[in-house]
Parts: sequence; C-alpha cells; structure tokens
Amino acid sequence: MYGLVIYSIIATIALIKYWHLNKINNENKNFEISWNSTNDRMLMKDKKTGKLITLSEDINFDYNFELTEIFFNGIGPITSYIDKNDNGYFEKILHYDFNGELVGESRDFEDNGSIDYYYVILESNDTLEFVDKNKNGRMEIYQ
Ligand SMILES: [Ca+2]
Ligand SMILES: [Ca+2]
Ligand SMILES: [Ca+2]
Repeated sequence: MYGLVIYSIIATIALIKYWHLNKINNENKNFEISWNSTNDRMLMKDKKTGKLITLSEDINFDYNFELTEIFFNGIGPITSYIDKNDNGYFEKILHYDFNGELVGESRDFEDNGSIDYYYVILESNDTLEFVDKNKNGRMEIYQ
C-alpha cells in the first residue's frame, strides 16, 4: 500500500514534469530541457548545438535543486552551485577550469545568500583569498 502511494506520487510528479517540459520546450527558443528516467536530474541543452548547458539535481522531488552544474560548450562542469540543505541559498560554489581542476571556491558561511569568502587559484598556481569580514557585501584581501 505504502509502495503504491509512493509510486503514484512519483508517477504524478513525472506527469507534471512531462507537461511542464513540453510547455517550456515549445516556448523556449534557446534551451531544450529534459529530465532523466528517475526524475531527479534536469538537463538543459542548447537547442542549436545540442550541447549541455546545465545539469540540476533534485533528489527529494521538491523542485528545489540541491546541485546545479554549469557547462561551457558542453565541457564541465565549470561551476557547481551547492544547496545541500535545500533552503534556496548556495552555501558553496565551486569553479573548475576546462580540464576539471578546481580553480576557485565561494562560501556563504551563514547560508543566507551573501558570499563571505572566496578564493581563486591563478594560472601561476598562486591563490588569492578574499573575505567579507564586516559583512557589508564588499571583499577585502584575506591575510
Ligand atoms: Ca530538492
Ligand atoms: Ca543552502
Ligand atoms: Ca553569508
């Protein structure tokens, strides 16, 4: 019985997602959106090139993505936006180069929508670190 309820919830979600998809794909001139077979991953592709632009994960089916990955020309992810606790704010954003190496990270320590710290790894392999100590939305060099 319990399993049946779960099944019907998932089937309903799948139907809504399918309907939603058709609507978006008909109206959107640039992007083509699709869900995977388990309905927990949404792919957005460039309509002209067919290349992947974003991959988004919604593991608990609440339409809030815990992970969104951005791709460049089908390469990537080059950026990963992470909202593990599903509160709508990204507590962590990761940046990668085109070879998949981590080259930067942004952190929102209070998980309140404002970035408090980030670093970038330069071509020279030097790391630049920034912090918003007084929480006014402007960074200073971390030392
Ligand atoms: Ca979710
Ligand atoms: Ca969050
Ligand atoms: Ca913050």
